[in-house]
Amino acid sequence: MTATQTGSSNPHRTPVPEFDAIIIGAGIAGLYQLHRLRKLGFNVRAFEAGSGVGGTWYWNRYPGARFDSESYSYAYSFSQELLDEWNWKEHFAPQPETLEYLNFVADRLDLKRDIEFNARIEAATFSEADNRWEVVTESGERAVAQFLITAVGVLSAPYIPDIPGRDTFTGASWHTAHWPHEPVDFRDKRVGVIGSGATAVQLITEVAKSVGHLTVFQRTANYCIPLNNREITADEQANLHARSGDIFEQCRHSFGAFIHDFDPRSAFDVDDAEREAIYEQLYREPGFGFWLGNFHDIMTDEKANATIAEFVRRKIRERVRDPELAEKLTPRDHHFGTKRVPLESGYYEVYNQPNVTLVDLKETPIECITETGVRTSKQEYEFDVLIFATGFDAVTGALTRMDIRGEGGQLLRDKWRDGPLTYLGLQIAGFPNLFTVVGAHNAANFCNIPRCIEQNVDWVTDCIAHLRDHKLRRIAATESAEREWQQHCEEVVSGTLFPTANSWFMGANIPGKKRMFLAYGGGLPRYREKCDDVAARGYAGFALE
Ligand code: NA7
Repeated sequence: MTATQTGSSNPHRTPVPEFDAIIIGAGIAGLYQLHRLRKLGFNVRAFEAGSGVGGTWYWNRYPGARFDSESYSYAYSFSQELLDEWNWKEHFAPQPETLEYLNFVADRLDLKRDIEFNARIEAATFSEADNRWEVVTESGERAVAQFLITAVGVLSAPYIPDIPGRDTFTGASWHTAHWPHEPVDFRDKRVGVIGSGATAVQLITEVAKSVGHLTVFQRTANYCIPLNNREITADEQANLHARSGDIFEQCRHSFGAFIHDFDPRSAFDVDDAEREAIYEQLYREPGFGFWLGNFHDIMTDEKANATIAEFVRRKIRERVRDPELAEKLTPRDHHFGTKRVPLESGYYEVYNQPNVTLVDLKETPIECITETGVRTSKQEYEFDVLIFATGFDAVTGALTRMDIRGEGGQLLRDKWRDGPLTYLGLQIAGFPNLFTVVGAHNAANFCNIPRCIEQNVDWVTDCIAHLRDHKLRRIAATESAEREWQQHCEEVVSGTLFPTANSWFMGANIPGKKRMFLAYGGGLPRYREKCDDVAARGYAGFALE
């Protein structure tokens, strides 16, 4: 590969810097991709929209933001040195600690010198003449490279619904992913939160501790379960360090790369009393065990699912004092686990506070946002602060919001009008030399994400190294491989209950977005096997030139 050089693809323009590879994003994926390629001697530049590293953990600074994965299962696993040096303070680390960790990694590996910050990529165009990509930032800066790797995250394109009057509110207002960098004081403030997903559940619980009055606008009640977080003791710390290899090995073989994995038994292999005891125990344990460590058929069989759904409903009734309010907070329109299960730390008890109001939008929908607040079909609510916890154009949004043009000038967002098409979730036919780490129909979208990121990045890095070693300039997914992958992804998810819910997994949270399961529903071990098999067969399904 070429060393750093400055060239120009057009003699009338200022010289455009050339790289072997350009990475978009300096979150968990972008940082690791930069490290891996640089280690192999490639000349790489990463472009990052934020002013610092961290991606999701840079942007989502709202109070209460924290891991739902066990901290020690979330860290990078590739470097024993990094593992030895870092001590997580809590079993589920809060956002500031995670951001600190990612800065620690970036500094230890000296990554920041190859990252351009405050540089949002607006467009990327493939040149068929020389098999290179040219990217352009919002401020008009350009760069070219043989390989373009998007590491733009799953939940990085914030979505604010198009509610009439949306921009007229004169108080303070943000989407949770655009939280201010300075602390926000909620004392004596009237605060409105729209949304009741995983983000809102964390945020509401924290804001309720100090707020003047909090009003929550809920469209869909969720099945929230306890996170059961606590500090890591000194003894646990030593033990976690000693066991880190085992922890990562456990994640490697579990469906979602968590330390939890489905119980091979059916919910009906045990009698009612034993099932109840198992649910009780899982409800008291930390993390996603209640969802992802439960009977395997809760995600495939409606009757099995009903047993767990009813258990959670009962817990809600036990925790919320006012029965009418409890009923509003009780999900009845989707199966347990088919929408992302929010993990909570006292969420339901918030509604026992006199200064918290729940507005059920199924009964009284929002009509508009006004200068002073929110008007529903029943009444107007006035706020000092209005927060949109309304989610993201997940998985595809960050890519389709850019002008990515492949062969023949085809725009990616046009190609994906009827839903994303990819090969392994890592490449797209018609877009040679473009790798989409954590792309659509990739196991990474339903995963303890750093575990899948490491798999994705390792695969992409090996592939690029293979191309270099064989003096190949171009790799392109074939359309037939893409079609087969699409069919496989559909088959895998069709045996589950996921397609029945209006979730972001299904693209169903964005009006007009094609309804389709956006992740790979076969789990990480199966996904890894598929990717490894493709590589072992000389990158079968790809055209190499
Ligand atoms: P989610 O899970 O997509 O939640 C968004 C919330 O916003 C959800 O309660 C939505 O209700 C609500 N929403 C969206 N549009 C509207 C409108 N128009 N009116 C009222 N309410 C609305 O996003 P999160 O940020 O909470 O979580 C995303 C992921 O981040 C999460 O899965 C974790 O992986 C971390 P709905 O349920 O659609 O009725």
